Amino acid sequence: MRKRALLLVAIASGLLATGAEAQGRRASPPPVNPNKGGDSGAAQANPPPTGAFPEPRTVEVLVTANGFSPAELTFTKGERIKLVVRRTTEDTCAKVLVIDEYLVWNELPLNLPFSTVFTVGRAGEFPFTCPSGETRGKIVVKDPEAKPAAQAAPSGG
Ligand SMILES: [Cu+2]
Repeated sequence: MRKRALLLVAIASGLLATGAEAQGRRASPPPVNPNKGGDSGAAQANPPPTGAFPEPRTVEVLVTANGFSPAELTFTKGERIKLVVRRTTEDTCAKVLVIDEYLVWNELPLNLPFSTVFTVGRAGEFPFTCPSGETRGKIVVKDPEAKPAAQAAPSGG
């Protein structure tokens, strides 16, 4: 129950941008006025449309007998990511990928890559696991605009 509430909060607060959303934006071209006359000098002042998401960065993860490889991924807040996960062994319990932060719960067929594209919504550390949680990795999201943490003053002396 608590998990479901968290998911609803994530959706409601717009932390997730889906591929469908991106396509929806692309599907609506900017309006064109064929009768645009020459009597307005400001006619060209409109900025170009900015709705399209940039090309994602592809990040690949393998599931091996030793677990996820790499087991730690570093993303930047606001970055567009295409995550590709491929299971290479039967000798693992990680036949399903769980990433709560991105609402992912997906089968990993042997050697058939699963991929998902998303925009990294917030900084922090987020696990990706098998359903039981024993095979684990983590996503570390940096926020380039965050103020650096206060340096611990050298103690002693
Ligand atoms: Cu497991």
